[in-house]
Amino acid sequence: MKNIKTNEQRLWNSLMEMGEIGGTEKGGCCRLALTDLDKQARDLFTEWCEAAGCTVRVDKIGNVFARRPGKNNDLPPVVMGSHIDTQPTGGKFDGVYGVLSGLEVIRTLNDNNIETDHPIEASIWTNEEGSRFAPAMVASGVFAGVFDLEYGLSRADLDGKTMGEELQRIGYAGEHEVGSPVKAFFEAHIEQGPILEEEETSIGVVTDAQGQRWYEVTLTGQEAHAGPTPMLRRKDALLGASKIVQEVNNIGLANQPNACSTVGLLQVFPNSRNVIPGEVFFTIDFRHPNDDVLSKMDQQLRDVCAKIADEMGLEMKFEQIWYSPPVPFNTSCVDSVRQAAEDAGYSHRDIVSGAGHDACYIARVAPTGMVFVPCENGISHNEEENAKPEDLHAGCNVLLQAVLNQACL
Ligand code: HGY
Ligand code: MN
Ligand code: MN
Ligand code: MN
Repeated sequence: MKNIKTNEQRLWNSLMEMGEIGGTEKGGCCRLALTDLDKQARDLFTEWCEAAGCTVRVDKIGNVFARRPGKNNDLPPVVMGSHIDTQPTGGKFDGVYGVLSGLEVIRTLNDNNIETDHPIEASIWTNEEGSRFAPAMVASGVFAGVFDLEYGLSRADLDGKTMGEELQRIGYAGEHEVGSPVKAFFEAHIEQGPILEEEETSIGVVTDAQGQRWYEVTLTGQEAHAGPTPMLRRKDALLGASKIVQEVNNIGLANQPNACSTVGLLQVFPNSRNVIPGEVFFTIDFRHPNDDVLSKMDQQLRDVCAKIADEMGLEMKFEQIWYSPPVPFNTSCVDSVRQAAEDAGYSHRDIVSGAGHDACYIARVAPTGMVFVPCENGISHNEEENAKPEDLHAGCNVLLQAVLNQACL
């Protein structure tokens, strides 16, 4: 079965058709978690999977599983998957590639009348991005027992709408319990960084994913008139936030190589030209592959935030809302991916994932591996995100063989 290949054109067509749901003028995709567009994409995936002979089930946090039966359906499934929710200025490949390459594997098994011992499943994990509802990967986290179901369903967006309410509204509040035995899990994903493309390497054999810490900070000063208020008598919350933003960047730079630090969301109140900002809410995203360094960065952040707030007489609410430690993936799954790339003659290299993925949480409850493929200029979370059909095809072929390696006794 090593010579079986998936269908490059069919995979590309499915990506392009799915990419039209929330498609943007610049060629990207804006399909936030649990919006009507997410529902449309889920419906399309379900339709495609049922047409491929799968039975589809939805769990209580909206995760979707399309099952292709095996010879022995009492055996736990080998599951492939990722997410279909995007960033506001997302692309057509982040997440979706992992979902639709799972479908393409199933379609290819059908084309070749291959019967696996274990059942096979293609899956969608709800709200992986953590853009509309924080934290990221929350539904795979509930599946892995990191968060309880109530916590997951209570996650609210900036308008106060909860995941539970939105799942009901779009008809994806499933009745299946969250969490079930999985023989192995594989996620195919674009690298979202520049390494594979720069090294002209087709396949990334993902050995680990770096750790993350997410924070929310509210600084409160005093609204006042921008004209008559003397400079030294101000309690300017935005000035305080800007000093912290600079320090967040300094902490990232001070912990090279590998550290990443980002302030991505910032809200100013009252956000008026001639009012000194009285309150600022912002988020901080820290990443590092080494947990001790991530803890050190955490302490540096806490110290510098307290110092700035104190010096400026600002009130500060500082909360770490999420911590996801670095993840080593399962060696037998990693070996399956590496061997599949080797057998297919694809150039490949081991790589650590800079991004978080649902695989990071599923790795806690099942042997898990990831397959990376290059993306253009290493750009992602950007409407210009792009990937080559031949690279996507190579990754899907590796996924097929890695899955067969685990699904056939
Ligand atoms: O933030 C991440 O790493 C992922 O895209 N959710
Ligand atoms: Mn992703
Ligand atoms: Mn992403
Ligand atoms: Mn992901």
